[in-house]
Amino acid sequence: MPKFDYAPAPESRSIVTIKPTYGLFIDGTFTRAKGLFPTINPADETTLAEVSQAGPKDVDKAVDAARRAYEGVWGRMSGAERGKYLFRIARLLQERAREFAVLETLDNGKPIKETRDVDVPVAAAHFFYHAGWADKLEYAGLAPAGGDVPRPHGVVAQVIPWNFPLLMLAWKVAPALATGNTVVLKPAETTPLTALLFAEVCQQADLPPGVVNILTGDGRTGQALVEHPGVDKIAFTGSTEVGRAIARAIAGTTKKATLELGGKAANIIFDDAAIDQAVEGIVNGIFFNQGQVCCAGSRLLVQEPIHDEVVSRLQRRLATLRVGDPMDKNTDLGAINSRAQLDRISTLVDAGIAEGATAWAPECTFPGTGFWFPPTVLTGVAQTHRVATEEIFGPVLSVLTFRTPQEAVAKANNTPYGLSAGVWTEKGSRILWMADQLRAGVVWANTFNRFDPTSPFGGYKESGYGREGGRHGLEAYVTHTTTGAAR
Ligand code: TAP
Repeated sequence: MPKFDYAPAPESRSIVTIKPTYGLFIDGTFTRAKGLFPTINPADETTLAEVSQAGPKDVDKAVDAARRAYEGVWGRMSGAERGKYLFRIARLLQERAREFAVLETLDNGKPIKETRDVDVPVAAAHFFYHAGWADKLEYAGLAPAGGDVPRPHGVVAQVIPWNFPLLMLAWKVAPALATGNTVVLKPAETTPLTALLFAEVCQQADLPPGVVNILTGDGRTGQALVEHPGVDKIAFTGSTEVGRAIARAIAGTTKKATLELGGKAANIIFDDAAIDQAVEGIVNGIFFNQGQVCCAGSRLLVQEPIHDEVVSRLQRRLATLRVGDPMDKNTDLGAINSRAQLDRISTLVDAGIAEGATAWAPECTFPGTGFWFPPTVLTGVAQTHRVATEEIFGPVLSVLTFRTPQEAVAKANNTPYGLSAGVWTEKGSRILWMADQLRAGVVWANTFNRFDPTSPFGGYKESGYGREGGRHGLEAYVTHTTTGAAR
């Protein structure tokens, strides 16, 4: 494949200041841990910063700080006052949006167009939305029998993945604070920098010390955190494998957990659909964020008579996608987040080809360094193929066909996951029937990958349990007894 030298846009470094080393954010201040690990730019493999590796003692300190804040100032604060902090954080995220967008793109590899237009504004929107709930919780219909106001759990451990680092943080921290909990959050090992910038925002907002604590580290830090006896509730987003390990670890304890896990969404196109619109939806569904999205439309189910036409229009559209420098605002597809993820994508695509699928990708030129994978379409995929059953978490679309709506439903539901699905048809009655039949937490109709803080998100089956967003998302952060800490 032809190669070119990658040079991030020069102004990017002046928009955000990246420190050479970062400490852990505990009790309102940054503290250096004993060990450090590098976080790199996946587009060129250069080290962006050295970040602290939190050990068990750091976990103790962070949980203790969160407990003190919960039993102290935060626990005594009214919802209206808590709401003001959330509003302040939301405004600061907006004010510092360019810094957050650049930092996220450098640390994650996703296009600046996406961090600028999706990750950062939607993260701010989550804080605005939950700020509004903080003083209205008694109207959320969540109070336990005999009580008037829903009560928080206490100290919440939150562990998040690398695909939407700031947005996942916002999905977790905003409802936890709105409902009166305090937080210890662990970002993913490969994308810690926007969480640490968020810690600065907490300081800037004068959030009382200990209300939000950020522990950087790897899976061991996450494990020590979720297993800590001082934690009352766990909110996890990540792989089904780690979700299972967490469920096992807390079995027999009183800890509550919400698990947002993997997906293998079907994007279903009927022969009466507006095909050009559907092709745009397919492209957005699987190539947004390089396909590293739990709800990505990674299985295209296309009705037999329009298969050839859809595939050929899709190929024409993919040839126009701009793949490369994530810092270029015209880029559509950036870098894959890590070498490990790139290897996983390559292994699964090779397995698909070995099992009989045909791979197609437009010609792409990639830099000599960094982690890259072209937008790829696999046709001739059978339901038993690994690429039809396993989550690839990359820019790879597996195409299958169906004849009847019943067959589409059977194929779409034939997965251990149940997170999302898309339906493309002009018939309103069919949309309603499909939405009823599909075993997916979110069903998009004639659109895909739409997110809004008011709308609950979450899965069935191995996609986890609990919902995030909307009134439903608050439910996970309040107890159903009247004995939770009163405020
Ligand atoms: P994981 O390997 O599961 O990692 C998620 C987080 O858990 C990371 O912070 C990770 O730390 C930490 N972790 C690892 N082992 C742990 C343990 N034993 N106990 C506690 N925490 C532990 O997933 P990933 O590779 O970051 O993300 C990709 C997966 O997440 C995909 O399967 C994707 O579908 C899923 N995902 C789901 C959703 C929703 S909303 N359902 C959203 C995004 C992603 P390290 O980073 O250091 O490993």
